[in-house]
Amino acid sequence: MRQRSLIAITAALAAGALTLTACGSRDDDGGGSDSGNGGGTTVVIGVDAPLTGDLSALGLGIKNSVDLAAKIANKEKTVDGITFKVESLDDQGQPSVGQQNATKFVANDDVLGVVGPLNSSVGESMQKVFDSAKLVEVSPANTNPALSQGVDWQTKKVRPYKSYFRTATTDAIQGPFAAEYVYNDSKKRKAFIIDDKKTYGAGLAATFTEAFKKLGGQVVGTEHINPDTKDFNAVATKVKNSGADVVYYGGEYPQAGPLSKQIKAAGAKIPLVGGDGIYSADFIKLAGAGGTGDLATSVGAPVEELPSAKEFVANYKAEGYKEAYEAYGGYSYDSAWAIIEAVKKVVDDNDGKLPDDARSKVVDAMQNVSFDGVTGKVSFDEFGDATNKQLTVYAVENGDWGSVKSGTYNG
Ligand code: ABU
Repeated sequence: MRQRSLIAITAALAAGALTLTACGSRDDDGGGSDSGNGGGTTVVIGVDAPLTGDLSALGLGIKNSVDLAAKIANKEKTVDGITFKVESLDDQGQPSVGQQNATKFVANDDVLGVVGPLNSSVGESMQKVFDSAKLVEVSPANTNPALSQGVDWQTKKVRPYKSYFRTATTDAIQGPFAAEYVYNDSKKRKAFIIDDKKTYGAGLAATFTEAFKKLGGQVVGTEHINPDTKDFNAVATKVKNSGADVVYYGGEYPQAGPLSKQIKAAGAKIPLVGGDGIYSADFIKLAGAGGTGDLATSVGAPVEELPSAKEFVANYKAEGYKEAYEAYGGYSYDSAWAIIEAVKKVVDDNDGKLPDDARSKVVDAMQNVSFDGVTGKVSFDEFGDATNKQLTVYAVENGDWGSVKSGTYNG
């Protein structure tokens, strides 16, 4: 493990938003809002995530976790002669803003990799910009399969962008994994399916539905909600009248919480089940007391229970970040570390210096990155997808998420 206690790192190295640095940045400051000084050449790791707005709980956990990885790499001088800086941009969960951010990262020659985004819909808007510039991106959270396997992934997988990687597994696995739990463990037979019409939500609801039906489950209703509203009373009444014994929701917690609350208020005392997009402490706050028994699947094993994550958890705490690392903290740390490992390979192969075509070499190096990370073994398959395909079911119990079952879906 490359993580070490950070207690000795001074307050002057505290995290923060970074400004764009000068091209090349040889022998420059090594300070600012970055992460200690690992050497004379500065390499920027970009972060794109929702840092404001109702998805910011997840976005800030991503940003802080990348910051932590850069601090550790600089402290340990993981790449001799290189200091990593983190520059974070807020995409507000909006594809158009994400695309603008991608253009900004591309324009800064010091950026050799970007961690993010959170949302699959935002990822779609950024991929081409990054790929045209041969700039690697590693998402800790995108789970829509099409991003790495192409829009026809169910019939013929074709990787659309060589520069796109992710440490989170995909909804091709998450939907069926949830369906198996709901059908086999929770013994639910009649599902009402709701989604938010977004890339992630609609895609996940579809993979759940297909698997649930294959298992013998019945879909007794489907609805699409508008993610810009919080009034779901009409849908809640339809759920109540459908006779469903479970609701599956494809979408994120800002809508899922109120939806759960309104479904229970309408008289349907049945669990709402969702994916990693609802696995946040904020879901529990929004759902209220009636949310007890609601379920979420999320990527990976519970970080708190992983021996490989012990140092990450301790270091994150020691660093004093105001916000929790949330669902993607471990994956964000590992995404940043994958970029650090790829940069190390490129530098080592070039007599200890960054080559002129460092970006394209980092893309090539990323394909073969392999290390023991916070979340387990980190490496990528031929599509740029994580080889770690583990998932966990969580249930709301006593006002918190508790892990219920970990595993994967093998078809
Ligand atoms: N994976 C859940 C939230 C992010 C996304 O894929 O849109």
